[in-house]
Amino acid sequence: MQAKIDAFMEEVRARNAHEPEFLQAVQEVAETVIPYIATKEIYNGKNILLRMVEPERAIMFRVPWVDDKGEIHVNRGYRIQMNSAIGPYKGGLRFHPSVNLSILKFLAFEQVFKNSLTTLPMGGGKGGSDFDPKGKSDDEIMRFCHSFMSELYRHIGPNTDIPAGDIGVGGREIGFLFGMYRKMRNEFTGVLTGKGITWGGSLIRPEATGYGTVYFAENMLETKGDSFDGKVVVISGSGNVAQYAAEKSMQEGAKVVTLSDSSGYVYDKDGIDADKLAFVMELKNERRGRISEYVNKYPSAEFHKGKTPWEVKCDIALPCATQNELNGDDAKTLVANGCICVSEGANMPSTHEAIAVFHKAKIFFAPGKASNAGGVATSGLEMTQNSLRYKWTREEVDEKLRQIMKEIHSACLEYGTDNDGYVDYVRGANIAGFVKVADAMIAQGVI
Ligand code: NDP
Ligand code: 2IT
Repeated sequence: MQAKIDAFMEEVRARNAHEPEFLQAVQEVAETVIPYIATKEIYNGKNILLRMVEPERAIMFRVPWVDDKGEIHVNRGYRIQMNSAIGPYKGGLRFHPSVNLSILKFLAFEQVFKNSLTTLPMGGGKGGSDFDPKGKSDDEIMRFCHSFMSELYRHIGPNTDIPAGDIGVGGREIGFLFGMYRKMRNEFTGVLTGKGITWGGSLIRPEATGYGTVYFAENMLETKGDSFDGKVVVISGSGNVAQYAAEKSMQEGAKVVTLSDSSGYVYDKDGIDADKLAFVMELKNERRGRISEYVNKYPSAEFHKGKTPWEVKCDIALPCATQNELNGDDAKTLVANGCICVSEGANMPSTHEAIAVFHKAKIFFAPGKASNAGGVATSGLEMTQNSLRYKWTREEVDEKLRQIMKEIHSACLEYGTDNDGYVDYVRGANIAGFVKVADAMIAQGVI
């Protein structure tokens, strides 16, 4: 079996040699899905996985824009349309200086499995730009978003490809992007998700990724009769996903003791309560400041410059910042300190080595494509409401989100339960996500 996996990876590596993040994401899927494919006659000779690692289409374009001083800048825009076998391409846009083809292909590849797991009819895609929103004025952000959409609009549509937010793209950016799309097409459709509430957005969409990450962790803990009540939670990031993962953890009775950004982490031994979180939201979302400012406001907290929060003793860890932010040594520290549950809010935050440590220690570990799927699932619910020209209440959307996270958890149990009862949620999520897409691809022939 290992020889088969190695041969497959050799072929993928030869074609994508300079894309380490993409190869990392493919390797994880290959290791779990190829052994499964070998047991199923229907997949025999179909080369399904090899077809799935090649994007249906990859678009790259120039994004010129003018800053407040009148200087002209050029960034690179992308949209990876990975797989549309079970629905239109769906996935976020990331604006971050690190964005390149490898990062967007890994995200688009993971999105295919994630969207399949949501139970909703959505294919997978991802896009973005190497534009750095940090330190830019609202006007500069607007001009950049307008320029970006003045090219992207011809490649997307409510039945073709529906982008949303990701790192560096939130409600403000979605507004500017939507405005330009509406103008270029002269139509008002649900072409983007994460829209404002008064113009087609869904209640709970901003909260959904963070809430869903906590709901998934609760589903895992419930299998052993456990819950968030009284637990100490360590969270990385302080953006959209981290903020709402923190809010829900608190609501469920846990004590959240860390948040972070790319400069370091804050440790608040007394716990981050609702008032402190409101301060963080205002700091990050309105003033666009740094998390280190937390300790100026709350001097009993500590700021650890240049560090990640995994050295802090906790019961539950929720990585909610970025890829490969939690390595093998971090995982060992978490386990040694008694951590029993890791639920990924970010995409691929744990390295291969870290996942191996969690599995060896037999603690609960949920990969992002399962545990952070609540965001895109609620985007799917936004698309449904747009199509119906209707609006559900907060309670209705939250209930649907909870139900979807439960179904994803059950799908992981179905394909991921080992003989000794331990659940390998990586294998479970990969196979459950794969089956639906693979079966659709077989039904539709060699396309
Ligand atoms: P935001 O832009 O709102 O926040 C990102 C946070 O992560 C910030 O605190 C940022 O710090 C930190 N961060 C970003 N890059 C790095 C880095 N290289 N090293 C350390 N910290 C970093 O993004 P989101 O909260 O939306 O996204 C966070 C993660 O969740 C991403 O992996 C994203 O793909 C994933 N995700 C998001 C979904 C959504 O609905 N938004 C859905 C599913 C997954 P700083 O300000 O210093 O850059
Ligand atoms: O990684 C993700 O799932 C997202 N950034 C959300 C995608 C979406 O279409 O809502």
